[in-house]
Amino acid sequence: MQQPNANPNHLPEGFSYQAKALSAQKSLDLFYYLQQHLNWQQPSIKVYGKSHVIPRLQCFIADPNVNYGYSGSQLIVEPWPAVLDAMRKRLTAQLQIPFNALLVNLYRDGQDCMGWHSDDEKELGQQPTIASISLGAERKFKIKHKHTNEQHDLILQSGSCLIMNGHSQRDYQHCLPKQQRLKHPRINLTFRSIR
Ligand SMILES: O=C(O)CCC(=O)C(=O)O
Repeated sequence: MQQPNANPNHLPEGFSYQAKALSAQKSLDLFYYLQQHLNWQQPSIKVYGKSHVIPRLQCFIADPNVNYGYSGSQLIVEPWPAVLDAMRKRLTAQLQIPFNALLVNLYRDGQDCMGWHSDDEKELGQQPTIASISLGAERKFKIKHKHTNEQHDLILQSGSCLIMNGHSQRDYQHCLPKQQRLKHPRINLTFRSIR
């Protein structure tokens, strides 16, 4: 297996990282606002037929006509808070992608995590573009090629934007591993376009 690649400039095709998409102050203000005001849930998902609560909190925000379930969990749909609707509109204009849904994850500390997966649900289409904004604690993000196992590590900083597009979901998996010693929370916003 190849060594993880910590240099964000050497991310595989389909992944691009911008460290300072939002200012430090804006990221912090938005983090506290969302932590307090979103309707956080801890849904269960089915893994090999067994139900487990997910190891993080979530909130799914979308336009009224959007219907999205993943790993067998149908998420409650929340309306867009004004601040996130404004961010969605900016990203839509910038990337020319009609984002109509947003999955928000709250990792309460380093025990919370997300396992290896690809965002390849059929509702996202063939080559989905996902815009992923990080707020709060820095976390390690891992990318692994599905066939060669080649790995890349990236540190997601507060205020950063990671874009995943092209064949990133077809060819790679990604995850947010546990970081046992980390005591601080992080919020991640993934803007999606669902058919
Ligand atoms: O928290 C992160 O940066 C990862 C989120 C993620 O992989 C997802 O929502 O599919």
